[in-house]
Amino acid sequence: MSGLSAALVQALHAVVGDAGLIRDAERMQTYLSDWRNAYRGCAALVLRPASTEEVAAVVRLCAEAGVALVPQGGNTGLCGGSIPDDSGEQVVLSLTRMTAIREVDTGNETITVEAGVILQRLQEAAAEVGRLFPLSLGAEGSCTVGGNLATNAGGTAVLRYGNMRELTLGLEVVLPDGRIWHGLRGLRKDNTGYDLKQLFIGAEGTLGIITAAVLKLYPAPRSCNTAWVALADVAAAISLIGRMRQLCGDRLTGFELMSRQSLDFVVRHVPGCNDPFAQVHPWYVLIELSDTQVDAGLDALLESGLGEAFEEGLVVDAVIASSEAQVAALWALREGISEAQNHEGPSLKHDISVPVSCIPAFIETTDQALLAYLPGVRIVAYGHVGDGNLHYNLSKPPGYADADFKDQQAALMQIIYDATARCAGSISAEHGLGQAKREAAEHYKDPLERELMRTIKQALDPQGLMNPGKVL
Ligand code: FAD
Ligand code: 2HG
Ligand code: ZN
Repeated sequence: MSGLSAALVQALHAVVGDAGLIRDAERMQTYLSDWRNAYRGCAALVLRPASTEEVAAVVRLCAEAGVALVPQGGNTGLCGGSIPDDSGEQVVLSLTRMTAIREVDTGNETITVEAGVILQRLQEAAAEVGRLFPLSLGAEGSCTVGGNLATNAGGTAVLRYGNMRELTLGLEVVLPDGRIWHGLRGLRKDNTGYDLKQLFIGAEGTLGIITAAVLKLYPAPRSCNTAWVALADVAAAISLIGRMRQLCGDRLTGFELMSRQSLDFVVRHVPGCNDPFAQVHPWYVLIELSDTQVDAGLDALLESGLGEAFEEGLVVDAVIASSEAQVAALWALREGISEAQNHEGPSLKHDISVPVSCIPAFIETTDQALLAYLPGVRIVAYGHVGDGNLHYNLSKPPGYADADFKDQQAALMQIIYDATARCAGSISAEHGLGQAKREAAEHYKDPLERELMRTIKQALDPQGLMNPGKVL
């Protein structure tokens, strides 16, 4: 039962009504643990406001009562950012009832959507007017625009289109005191001072509640070619991406790296997924080219790029998809990795980034260090290699106890983060800090940058009620 005063609960209920307030312990459960069940918390209440005005009213009431809020979208985040602590005193503020597509402006090439819109619905709305909204990631069927913005989400098309920061023109935000910042501008140029929207993007709900956004639209591709390529080592992947960039320019829209271990897990656990090759290879890349022209000659480009690379021994084998079904089957191999790894017991996830040129040396030396520390640990390395962003994930050695693996996690994490720091990299390229990497950021992020972040937090949220215990 909630530890909030009866008067506050009554006032909150008056704002959001029966449909917007959950107190029943059973019904609250889905809001209290994440997709992997890696984080679990308690809450006094779950609130589900249906409009910006309702969000503003509940934030104001909670601010006056000194009650902390945990914003939540689709709850697909991988760092526990949307999960309350275990005090039972925090309130989860779910944006999932704010699902309006407020405006589509094809003249300005923008779409204005509310925070609870599911990413896939946004992609569909863009397609309905012959446009592309390019953010694409494995959780797109359940993650929300608010969560995408709050984590500055990336995904598989960042190489060509950038991440959420680059896709956003304006924001509407409810500030920690309940005031509404009406920043829903569709301007591509605005030099009137600080770019405030960028403060809230990637803030993981620690500075305010994002309620709506103006996002960029792009021309819809009318041709697309996809290849699955086997490689002898990671250095070949880096050479190949350089070559494909030179050859294809902006038509190179995806370039995803996967280790054999990643593919093994997918083939083992995801129904319908099969290895495209008869032989086993240590590394693979999934390449996608796209163009707004129907006859853009993408087949010829892909064939000539891969053909030359094959002649030079850079590429060991390759298959080019010849149907929509094959394209989907190849992407399923890539997108299935997260789910597949879940079947192998507790996983230690990373989303580090290093300069692209450092990736081969990073993987080689870090693999060695990890295997020396914990022989048999399974390294599930894959990711958005063109962005320098690796999911350098670990699964326990076969036969190892879950509890023993959890005991080793801090040491394993330190090996990876120290190696990342030696390459002048980042401990989080796309998933954010949440509660998972908050402490590590204290150690690995520049102290002056941390101090500036605290100054901003203090200025906007002096009571510390916006998602406490996350990021800072
Ligand atoms: P949630 O998980 O609900 O919340 C995430 C964070 O945002 C929390 O800190 C929360 O408090 C805050 N938040 C949510 N809504 C708001 C709001 N309206 N205002 C303020 N703060 C808010 N991420 C990538 O970047 N790239 C990927 O390729 C990728 N692939 C994934 C694949 C799978 C299978 C899964 C499970 C996750 C993946 N993710 C990826 C991580 C996750 O999907 C993204 O971070 C997503 O953007 C989170 O959206 P969400 O609505 O689920 O947010
Ligand atoms: C991806 O690129 C996501 O597939 C998820 O960022 C990564 O599950 C993960 O570790
Ligand atoms: Zn990713």
